[in-house]
Amino acid sequence: MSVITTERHDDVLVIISNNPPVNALGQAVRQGLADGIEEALGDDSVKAVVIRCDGRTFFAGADITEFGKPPQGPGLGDVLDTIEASDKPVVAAIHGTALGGGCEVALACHYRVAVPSAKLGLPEVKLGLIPGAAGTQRLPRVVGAEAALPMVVVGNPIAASKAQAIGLVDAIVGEESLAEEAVAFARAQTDKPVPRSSEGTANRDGVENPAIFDEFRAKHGRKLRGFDAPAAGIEAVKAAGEMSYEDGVKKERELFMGLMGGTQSAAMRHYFFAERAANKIEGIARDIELLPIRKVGVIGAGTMGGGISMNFLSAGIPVTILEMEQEALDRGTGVMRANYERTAKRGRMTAEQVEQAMGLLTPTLDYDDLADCDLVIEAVFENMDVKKEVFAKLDSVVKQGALLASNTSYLNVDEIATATKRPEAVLGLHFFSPANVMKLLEVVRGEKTADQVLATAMKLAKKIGKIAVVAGVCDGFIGNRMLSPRQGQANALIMEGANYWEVDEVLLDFGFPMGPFQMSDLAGLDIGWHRDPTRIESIRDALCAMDRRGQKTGAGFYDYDEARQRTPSDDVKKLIADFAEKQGVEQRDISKEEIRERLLYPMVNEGALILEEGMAQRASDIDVVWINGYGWPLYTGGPMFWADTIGLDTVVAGLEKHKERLGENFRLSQLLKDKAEKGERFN
Ligand code: T1G
Repeated sequence: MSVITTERHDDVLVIISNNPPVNALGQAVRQGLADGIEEALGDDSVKAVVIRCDGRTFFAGADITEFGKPPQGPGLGDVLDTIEASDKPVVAAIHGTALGGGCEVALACHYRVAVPSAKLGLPEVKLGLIPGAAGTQRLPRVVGAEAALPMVVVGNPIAASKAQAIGLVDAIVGEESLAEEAVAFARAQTDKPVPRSSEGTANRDGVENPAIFDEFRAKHGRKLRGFDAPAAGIEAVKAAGEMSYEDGVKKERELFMGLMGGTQSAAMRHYFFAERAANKIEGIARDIELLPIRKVGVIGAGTMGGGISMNFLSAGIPVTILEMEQEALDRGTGVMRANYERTAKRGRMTAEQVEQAMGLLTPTLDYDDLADCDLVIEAVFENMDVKKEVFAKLDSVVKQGALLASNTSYLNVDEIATATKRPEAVLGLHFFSPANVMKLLEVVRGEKTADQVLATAMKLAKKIGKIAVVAGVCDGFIGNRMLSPRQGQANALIMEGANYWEVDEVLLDFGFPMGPFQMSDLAGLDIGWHRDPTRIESIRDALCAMDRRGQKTGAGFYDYDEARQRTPSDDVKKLIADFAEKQGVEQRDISKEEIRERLLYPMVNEGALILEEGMAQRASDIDVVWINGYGWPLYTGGPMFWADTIGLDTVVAGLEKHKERLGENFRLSQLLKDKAEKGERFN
């Protein structure tokens, strides 16, 4: 079955793509479009053309799987030029998501009609690219530079109604009558001169008011820090106002090829597929029957329990939340309502939606109210005895067939399961704080967790908007297990004389949102502190004893001004030196290069050990965890892809060089060593 077919509707030729799952513009589709347009232009009885797609969406972009391979003609840009050059009106009939090259196809058409639920966008920047088929030149000529900038540089799609408001869509048609209304629309244009996007003049706004580019940079600078593509996107949109269309297309091509050849785009394309691969559980059929989740129970109405509950309430799933005391229960539900109301204040929810969500919440002090839940998640104190007590209680109260999950961040899920008579129903659901905001969810597969239970949890995660990764039962699962060696090295480095602010700077420069000592000050240095100022067993004890407990006391590792701007403290530098001397640790100057190697290489090694032990299904899952849970910079692809990029032999050599300082528990991964020796990659 050809991916492109044509249909005659009297004097209108309809070109239809059927290339599941998302009508990606692979070679056969491009060729089919070119053939379809040729057929239309070569037949005098054809007066107008419609281009539409079967399946769930209009073209969702170039076929990303073709990237990095030798290009196959016809090029999308050439096909689009042929479409635009037609003297017969060509109408794009849009449903689903017209993205990337798909939006560029629509722009090359003379008109665009869309159903109300359709979205249009140029998300190439999320792949470390910019549009490569004249999108950066046609779009500003149709909607203006100011409206084009966010679409090209931030890359979020816009709704059909917004697209119509800015002139990108000409008509909104019935949700169920796109095909016929598009034909009628096309027929109604036959006796008019065709409007060509490349001849549009809306881009004049960027010439008359060039300040819009700097204003845009200023507004979005922080979020786009470290990424190459956004700057290229701004340059391309600017060129649309300053250059001829032909020269602008050349400029776009030059910028596009520069990005395509760079490491950032390879990393971000890797991540695109990695995020989707994480959903797949090796060895479990994708069509396994899932358990129904109609009602969720959450135990604990603290920060985690409340945040976890909000995920389900926001997805329309009723939650029964249990606490031991009425006061704690009221406080917890009050915090949830306050969180929703804050979101509504920012315009991201309506007041009705707040009431709808809170209306699905049933607070209780009685375990028996959890009996008919399909899933119960405990988010109680991180203590094994407490967890076991809770699970024993759940085992006696909750109906058979329910999932019993722990939100533990490091306790042994298999041991928790022994407190029940149904270990096959037990798993870990490790949410990251704040649980209603952070996308990452580590789904911890116990030794006895049933396939159906695991698959149900993974599907449910997607429904509540989480990015779920399957983790095995080990200390810290995937994320925290790799955080541990980095934290250990950070502490060792400052004892050995590294400036703690330089440790933070190395990670900030690498692209992390924050370094370990900034994080400690933010969280509070007195978490878990024994509160005895005379007992100084660590640098944190010493700081707490000096009442330097972090941002909340105006000083921790750093001094903070009223705006919470941080300044390194000589007193703290001296405090660390004195403490090191007492511990008999000799201090020395330590370079930022050594700091970076000792912070990051042991993480890669730990990731390799996780793979060796089967605690993660694949290396790319580890990348997904660290990008979504800990702010590893997306434009490097995650720890394992980054290691591939710099070379596993470089990582091994670095670990060998520092091995005396990596701590007595350090163990070089055999998998990492073998791959390095064979010149292989993780991904
Ligand atoms: N190419 C190849 N495969 C794609 C694809 C694409 N563009 N988009 C999706 N897939 C696969 C995906 O890997 C998954 O496969 C399946 O389709 C379903 O996707 C020239 C250069 C459209 C919003 O960036 O945003 O055009 O896992 O699970 O959640 O200027 O897919 O089933 O085997 O994501 O319903 C620009 C990327 C490309 C859009 C649907 N376009 N796709 O989301 O399903 S560059 C994009 C998406 C470009 C031009 C430039 C989403 C979606 P599998 P899914 P979904």
